[in-house]
Amino acid sequence: MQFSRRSLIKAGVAGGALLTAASGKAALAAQTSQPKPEGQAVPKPTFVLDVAEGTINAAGVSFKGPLSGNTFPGTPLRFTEGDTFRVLVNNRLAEPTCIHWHGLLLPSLLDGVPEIAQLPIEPNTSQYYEFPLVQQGTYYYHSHFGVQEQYGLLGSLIIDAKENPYSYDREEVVMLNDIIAQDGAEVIKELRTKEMRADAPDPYLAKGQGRFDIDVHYDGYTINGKSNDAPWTLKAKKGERIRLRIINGSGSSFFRIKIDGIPMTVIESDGNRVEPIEADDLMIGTSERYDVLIEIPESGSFGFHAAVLGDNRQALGVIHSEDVKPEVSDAPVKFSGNSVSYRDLRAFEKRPFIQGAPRNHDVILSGNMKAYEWMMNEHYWPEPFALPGATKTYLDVSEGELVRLRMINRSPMYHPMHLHGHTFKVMGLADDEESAPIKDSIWVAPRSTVEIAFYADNPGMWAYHCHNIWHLAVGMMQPVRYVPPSV
Ligand SMILES: [Cu+2]
Repeated sequence: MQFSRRSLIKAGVAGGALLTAASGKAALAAQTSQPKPEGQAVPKPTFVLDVAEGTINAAGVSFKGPLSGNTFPGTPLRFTEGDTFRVLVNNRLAEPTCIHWHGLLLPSLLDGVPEIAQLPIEPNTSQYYEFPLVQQGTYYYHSHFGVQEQYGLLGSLIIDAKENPYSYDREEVVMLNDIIAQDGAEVIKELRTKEMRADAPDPYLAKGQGRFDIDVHYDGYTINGKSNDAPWTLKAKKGERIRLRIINGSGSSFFRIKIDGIPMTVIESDGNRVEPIEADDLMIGTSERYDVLIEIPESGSFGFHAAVLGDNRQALGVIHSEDVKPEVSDAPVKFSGNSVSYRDLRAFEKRPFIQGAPRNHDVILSGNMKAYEWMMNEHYWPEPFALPGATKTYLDVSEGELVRLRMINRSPMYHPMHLHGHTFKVMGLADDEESAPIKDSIWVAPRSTVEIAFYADNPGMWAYHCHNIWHLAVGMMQPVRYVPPSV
């Protein structure tokens, strides 16, 4: 078994040479102007995402946001492993957008990050995305342009497995979001003039985790677009086994999730199977996904609590049997029992590393809460803004290398770090490297270090950044760039 899926990606991509070239503009132009051979049907998109301004009404506020399909969360995307991803994005906004397919292994130029992986989609223009799907699991899409994602431009992206090793009766997507009506530019201005900081230990953190500093005070939180005034409900049958695909689509909130009276079996993290873990609650950082199995034990109404770290509020939902009215208490959640931590995660399939030339990078995560500046290796993205003396604009790697990134968090905040275009092993959790869990997003706690390793098999330029949207907006990104191997 291979650690990566290099062969699959390469085999399926038409015009691979084009897509590995770093000349974005020219390559994109060439790609879109290719005439189709006569008699060959032009493939139709499986989904069309119409992006236009719409209204979000939730958490007691109402505001305009860039929505896909005029819903929040946006048009859900669903495929089967092995399908070709064919999506047309129509930008009907008055500003550019750019849509990123979070967690997918795809050609770099279709990754949807402006200035790194593609050109922004200008107002009243369209972009067609087509690539082979080599994964299964729970993903999502979101805008990578400015802070559009925080204001509603995101949706679920599910890839059903060809062969499913789990048995369940049905499944549901559970998308968590945070809501803020205040304009994004205003929020950043305030962040730069006020120091926001939790001053007490966080009751929703596990023992020994200290406190959780937050950036902004949100108006509220939603589950599948529903806030606590009219919570998300799921009607079920007694004895029914349900797979929940939990997606943290927040701008910057971390949640600790618990269902009253129903334990969860964690089966996947970020679309990658893990050895099943029995749990009473789990913590999910921004942009992470967890798939869990639950069973409705008896007639009743079972509260779904997504407690917000650092805020002491929660997003509420209800799972109830058909014969019982949905009811949920908003009293503070008490956590006891088994809480899933990264230390519990083990890959479902043991996979050795592909041996490659070693390449190691230290990645310093730092910032200044007061000035509200966030950096990776003392760089602010975009590239020209670096601290004097900083030398690494990019993290250079070459195809065929086994890359280790050691993220050293020197700041007092949690950073949910995400690498595009690859999956990585999280090191130091399992006794053997073969069992190291595979993810694409991982949080790094204050003043701690997390090491990830990946096989460099997808040439291009890749965003690598903090997924806290406010940290990203002020520069917390350092792209991974493929360079030719030195001779
Ligand atoms: Cu951050």
